[in-house]
Amino acid sequence: MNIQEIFSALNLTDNDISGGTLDVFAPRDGAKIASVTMDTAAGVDAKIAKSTEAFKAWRMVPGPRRGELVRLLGEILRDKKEALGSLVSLECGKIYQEGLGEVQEMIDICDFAVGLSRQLYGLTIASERPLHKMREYWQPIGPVGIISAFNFPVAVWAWNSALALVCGDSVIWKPSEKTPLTGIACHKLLQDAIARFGEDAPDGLSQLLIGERDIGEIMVDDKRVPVISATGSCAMGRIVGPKVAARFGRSILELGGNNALIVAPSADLDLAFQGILFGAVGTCGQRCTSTRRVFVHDSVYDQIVPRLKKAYEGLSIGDPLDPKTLVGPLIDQQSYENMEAALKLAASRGGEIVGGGRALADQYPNAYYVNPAIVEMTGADDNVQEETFAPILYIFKYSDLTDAIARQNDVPQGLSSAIFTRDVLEAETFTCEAGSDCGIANVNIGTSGAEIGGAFGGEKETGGGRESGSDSWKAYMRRMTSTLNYSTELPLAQGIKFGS
Ligand code: UN1
Repeated sequence: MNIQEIFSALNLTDNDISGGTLDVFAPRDGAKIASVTMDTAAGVDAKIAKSTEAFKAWRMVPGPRRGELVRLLGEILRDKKEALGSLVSLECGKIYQEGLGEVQEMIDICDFAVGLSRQLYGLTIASERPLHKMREYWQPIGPVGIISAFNFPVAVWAWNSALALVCGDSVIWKPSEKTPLTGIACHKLLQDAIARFGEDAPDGLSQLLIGERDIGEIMVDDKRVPVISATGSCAMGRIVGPKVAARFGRSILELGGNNALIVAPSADLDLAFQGILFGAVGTCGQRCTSTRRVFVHDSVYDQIVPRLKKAYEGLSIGDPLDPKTLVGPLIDQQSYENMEAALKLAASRGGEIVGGGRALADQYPNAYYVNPAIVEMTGADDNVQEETFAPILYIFKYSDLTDAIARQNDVPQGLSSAIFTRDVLEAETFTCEAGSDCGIANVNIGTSGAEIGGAFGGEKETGGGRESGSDSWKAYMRRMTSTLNYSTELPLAQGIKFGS
């Protein structure tokens, strides 16, 4: 599909893509593909007011009926998968296959949310008083604010919106200023679903905020938005978290990772090789779950590391829309500079570097293709604390599993982790109380590419939030405990006698 075909399939009109002041560049060649209109502070205020009104009506629509709206969205996404996948690839630079995968992730969460719409289960609890019942209800909570990052410009919105909508909440979305077009496109697809759904979907159920950080901050500070779900860097979370807490709001934070993978002596090295390669260079190292560090046991180091280095030399780097490409560009110049700075630092600490540096600069002077880098850290530092959002893989040696797990855990972030082993004792140790301290701990698969059915998120500076599957939906609702007395007495709890 060419750009015009993509835009027209997604119903992006001239009005959507031109005349504004926020320029959008395609990472594949640096060409400007749109200038979109940004929201103003007054506009944001009005949108939050609309969302608040929409919430009041939407919460009264029965859950299974709310599920029907998300079912329609899933149906539309199936229909638009190629077009939206292409736009994702065009606007954020990930390869087309991964663009399609991202849209599939949206479809999957829609399916999950439709089922959930009939399963927003509460509890009945035994009361200590005679002829009393205790119940726990889950109620809609209010407008949910979503802040998403450039690297998963559509899936993260879908995880949050699909759940919030079936939970009875309205949604307000501030996509990354680097990827507003996919934001506009998804918002329109949801508007289509709302139009098909019929009258009981209130006007203004979904709101889109286009702009830079200041626009997001207005929402973050606004008491009318009880839940803020923010995905991005730890630096962003350090600002958002305290702001939301200061007004007693709830935040769901999904922040940086510094994900490690352990290759144990008994590992299936073919699997480990594939898992590391996809985790480290897939999405050009720009997933929060990308593999950043590998701890390889001494005994297998020489069987896997030279193979990885060789594979790095033969990677097909290029246009993300070309089906042969495995590694697309970085999002922008700043990312490239961050990668260079991290490699310089690693070299100064004694790391041995293979790869790195710009690629295809002659062909694409305004795009930032890079050669993914491997940094062997033997004889250098025994760990790396910072996340660099680029394809840099630090490789360390270990001899004792307890030490490898300790080093894996000894970083500020706690998102994803993995071990490759065929030894059941090692596998179980990795996922035990004293094992990985991350929100995700995989065995014999890599650190990235989680399915939507599980809760997604991590500990420590990753922010502690959980999105997507399992019971993550509870964060999008308020819990109500209700005790009901069907006796003719008023006994007090704890046996207290008050008065006669
Ligand atoms: C992200 O990078 O913010 O597990 C999300 C994965 C994807 C989601 C990544 N399903 O890699």
